[in-house]
Amino acid sequence: MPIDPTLEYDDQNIFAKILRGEIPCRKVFEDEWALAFDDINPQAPVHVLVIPKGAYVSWDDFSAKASDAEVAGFVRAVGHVARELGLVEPGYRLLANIGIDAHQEVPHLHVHIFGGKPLGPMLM
Ligand code: IU
Repeated sequence: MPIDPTLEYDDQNIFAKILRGEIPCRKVFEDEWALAFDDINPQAPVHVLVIPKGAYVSWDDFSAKASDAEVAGFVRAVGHVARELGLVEPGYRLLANIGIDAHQEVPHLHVHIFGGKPLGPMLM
């Protein structure tokens, strides 16, 4: 079910549990600001999710409320992961779903990194 983006942060969401180490993940990268792990249902040869350490429901919540240090740390972490995965050449795609119309399913901000094959044009 997609989430209502106006909801308060739910610290029982699955990515909060992954951040606390209560549920395992296939970790790709972690620093002070972000955790990156393989998507459990990959849609491309490389499909990694990058999440901020802070409690933010969505990109909207994060971009409005996070500190400059959190925003910089998170954005740099996404770029670092893509570089470390060797995706810069020939390229990759970033995606963040926000709210009901975008079918965001997990109410903790996550940026998808897709790569490892020609991804084709964005259709929507
Ligand atoms: P969305 O942007 O909220 O629609 O994407 C949620 C993603 O989280 C989706 O690609 C799932 O496969 C992925 N995911 C996961 O990697 N591990 C989980 O335990 C759950 C969802 I639940």
